[in-house]
Amino acid sequence: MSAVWQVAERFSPRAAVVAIHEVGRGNVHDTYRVSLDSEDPPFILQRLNTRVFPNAREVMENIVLVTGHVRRRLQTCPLPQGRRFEMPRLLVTPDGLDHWVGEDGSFWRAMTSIEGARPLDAVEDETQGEEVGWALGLFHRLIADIPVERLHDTLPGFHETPRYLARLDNLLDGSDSPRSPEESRCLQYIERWRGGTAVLEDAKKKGRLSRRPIHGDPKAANFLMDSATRRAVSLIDLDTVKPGLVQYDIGDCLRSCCNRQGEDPPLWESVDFDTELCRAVLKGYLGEGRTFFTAADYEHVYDAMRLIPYELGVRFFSDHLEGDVYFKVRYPGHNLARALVQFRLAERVESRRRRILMILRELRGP
Ligand code: GN1
Ligand code: MG
Repeated sequence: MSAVWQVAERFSPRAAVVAIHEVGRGNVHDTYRVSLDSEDPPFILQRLNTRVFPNAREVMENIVLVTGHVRRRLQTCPLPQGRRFEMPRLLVTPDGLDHWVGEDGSFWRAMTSIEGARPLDAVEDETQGEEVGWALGLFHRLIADIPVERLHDTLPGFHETPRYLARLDNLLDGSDSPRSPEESRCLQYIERWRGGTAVLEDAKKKGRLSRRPIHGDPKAANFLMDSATRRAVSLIDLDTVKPGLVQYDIGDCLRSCCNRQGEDPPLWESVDFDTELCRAVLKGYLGEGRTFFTAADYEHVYDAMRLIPYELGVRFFSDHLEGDVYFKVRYPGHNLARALVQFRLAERVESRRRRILMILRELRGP
């Protein structure tokens, strides 16, 4: 019996495990779908990457806090008829723990899957884009009243672009190893925008933008869509929920949803940013976000849209230089290829700046 199987059984003391399939294309954890010989639907089992999240217990505490909070908020203030929004529930072992630490130190947790729903591979049309935006806006609205001090900062510096640059500079410092044409291209991109990378952090320091509870990783694949109604019904992957700027989330969601070719296209040069999908996502988001958005919040949305793909490019490129120690890779050079895609996307966002600002003005209204 495999180690994964043994762990799965700990989270299912009543029903026997009949099948386990690795699922998802997460770049950090290992994820499995576990089927049982009972009426119960399959559940999700994950081995956390403790190199990325050394404080895995704090990650779990954040998840307990946020999922419980969202459920309570939805109970006291239900969604309009025909709408559902659900958070996964953590499963417990017979000892009543929501995780299991193996003898080798591996950290496991399990949770329910959301019935009748599937992760979004890619945003196909504007209706889906609006749904995704709605779900992110709703999530932000529902967790907005959690005091940030109650959330652990499980990834200090996450989405603070200047920190990633400083780290990269450290890696490059004194290194005169020859660069491939792709690496040189990345370095050109990095230098091109170096000047404007502190824009969100500066606004935070000046008190123009304030820290709020955020999701941290709202890429398309983390939204679950109801298979029958095609409506968004959940936002999963809550490991990065922590204090941050909502702009990080909006920028991250848009960089993922508006790049129709995804993070691994055959040709990085052909990546583009779809402004009509962008309009749809922002429209959905602001339907909810309007209630808490300030003037400064609107003013920094575009900055985040250009910054977050650039930042992810810097993160992939740094990991490439470090020997692929953070993101899982499927082939040598994968992180370098991923970096070029994100830099190209940042370039496309920049080239569409006027259109994006016009969309923001229209959606903001008078
Ligand atoms: C990682 O593991 P996954 O795919 O949910 C990363 C995100 C990146 C994303 C890019 C904790 O998320 O920040 O945007 O890859 N998560 C972490 O696909 O670093
Ligand atoms: Mg994630």
